[in-house]
Amino acid sequence: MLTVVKHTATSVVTIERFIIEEERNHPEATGELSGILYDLALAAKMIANKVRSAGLADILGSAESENVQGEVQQKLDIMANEIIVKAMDHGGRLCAMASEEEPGIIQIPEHFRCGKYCLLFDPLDGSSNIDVNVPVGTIFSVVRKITRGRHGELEDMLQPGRRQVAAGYVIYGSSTMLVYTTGQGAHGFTLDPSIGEFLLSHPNIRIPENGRYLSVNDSYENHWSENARTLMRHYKGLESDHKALSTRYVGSLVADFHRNLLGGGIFAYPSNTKSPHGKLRLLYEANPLAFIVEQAGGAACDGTRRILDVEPTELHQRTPLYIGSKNEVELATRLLAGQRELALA
Ligand code: P6P
Repeated sequence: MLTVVKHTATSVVTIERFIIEEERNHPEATGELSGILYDLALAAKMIANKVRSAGLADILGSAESENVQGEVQQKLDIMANEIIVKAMDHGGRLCAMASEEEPGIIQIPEHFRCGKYCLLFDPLDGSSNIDVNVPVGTIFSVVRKITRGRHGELEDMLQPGRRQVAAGYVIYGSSTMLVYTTGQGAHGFTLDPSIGEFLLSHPNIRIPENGRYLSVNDSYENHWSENARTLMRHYKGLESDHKALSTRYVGSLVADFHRNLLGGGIFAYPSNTKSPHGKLRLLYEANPLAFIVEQAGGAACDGTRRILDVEPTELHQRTPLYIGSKNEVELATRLLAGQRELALA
């Protein structure tokens, strides 16, 4: 009989201990996936440290074009990318990586052992917001290698989101939080900077079925389809007896998603005439967040299909994205299919 330890938010549980206890629910587990999650938590702490000092560096750096440590200041998202690659490339659990910051897949150096997983990530999403102190985030997705041979290949990366074995994000906000799932619920950990540990703060996150917030960039309204415009009017309570949602749009995906995950809401980035395939990336933005939101009782679609069922064809392919509270995503699916009468049901 597997003992499933149920933690409450008052338990002092580090992410490492939580990962080990989750691993115990899988007797066949080798510990490789747990190792990946440990290493990602370490990378998150290192990035958090850089993000926290970036503003200070910018202030000092703008005077002498150097940061506070006297180093030539790199672009923060390139720095975050380097931190993740260097933290993950030698653990022997990965056979390849893919990053928003790099055009092709990132191979594991020959002198390191290869493993059976692939890591896909956006090292620092929303980094343009750094200099105005808006929260930014790291997003990651883990899939199993499906090709033969030692090294990972593009085919290993181009798997539908339902094949993910783990996914998560880190939000560098008023506090640094790491939220992840391995298919056993979605769980949040808050970094205690005084001890440098991620502590369990949000066990078994559940997203409300109905939204409270609407996150959408209205400036593209004239470039949306008519169905998308109708959908947004519904969300705003202008088209039916749908409760008017409060508009909250930070312009940083992880910040908007995280608020809606905890409070209930819908993040919508429709395709538009400027971005006919949408703006957000399928493999390392939409897929991981879709895995998390479904584990929390929510949903995610591209307007017609469940995000996790989209069959990828390109590493950096984009997708329209409607993600959050289950009933709001279902309304999007109905209205974007032109089923206005059903939407009023
Ligand atoms: P727009 C940030 O650049 C980003 O990739 C996401 O974090 C964010 O949700 C989106 O783009 C914002 O896009 O077109 O509204 O500025």
